[in-house]
Amino acid sequence: MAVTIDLSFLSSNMVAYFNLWDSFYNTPNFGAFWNSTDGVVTNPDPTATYTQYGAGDSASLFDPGIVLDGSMQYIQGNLTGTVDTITLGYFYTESDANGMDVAATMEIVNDPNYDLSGAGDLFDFAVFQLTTQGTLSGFYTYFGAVGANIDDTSGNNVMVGFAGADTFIFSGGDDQVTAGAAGTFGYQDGTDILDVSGWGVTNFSSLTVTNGSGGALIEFGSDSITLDGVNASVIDASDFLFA
Ligand SMILES: [Ca+2]
Ligand SMILES: [Ca+2]
Repeated sequence: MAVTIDLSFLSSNMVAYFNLWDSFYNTPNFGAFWNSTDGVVTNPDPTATYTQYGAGDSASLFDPGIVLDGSMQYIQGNLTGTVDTITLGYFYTESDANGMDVAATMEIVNDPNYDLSGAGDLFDFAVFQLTTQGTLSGFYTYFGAVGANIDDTSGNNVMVGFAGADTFIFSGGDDQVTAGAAGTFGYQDGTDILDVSGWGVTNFSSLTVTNGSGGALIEFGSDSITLDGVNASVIDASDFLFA
């Protein structure tokens, strides 16, 4: 299993998006938990189960915020239970009646197989890094451990992977795979996969693979992928998922 990261128009350039998100996220921001019985709780009861965790700044329309949905407990820095989705966005709000909400710009379906029960696991570290340092870098480490499916938009995208096995999913446009901030990676030949089934391409011989300005350039009709820093000579059928 892996996490699945769905890009939107506002997160279509992942390098710029993550950098902006980190730059504008206010710290320290320890967030709050929520369930329908207790409302918004900033000092969570270790025996209670919460269906949301959220953090952000309600005071500013464009401030970044994060909402986790699932069935969570929080005991001395250890978040346990399950997290189904991780939503990043702006215009964060929280209320006793309705819980947390954010205008989503990146929706992440969590890996259901990652065990959150351990104290100080990678997910705990990701939340700690976020709340104390205001950076998503701990999430990059977590995504690297579980692997990520990165689902593009139909327009042009700048996509990043992580340390583990990633699948980049292409639906159209001129897309680029590159490394951004520390903990993000470009295309790792032999580890990552390019899913071009959305292009309707069925075999390797239908693709044109050359060396472009930044790295390997893969073209099919009006769509393309540039793999920064990758030589075209290492790209073969084993790099792809076809329709
Ligand atoms: Ca990778
Ligand atoms: Ca695209």
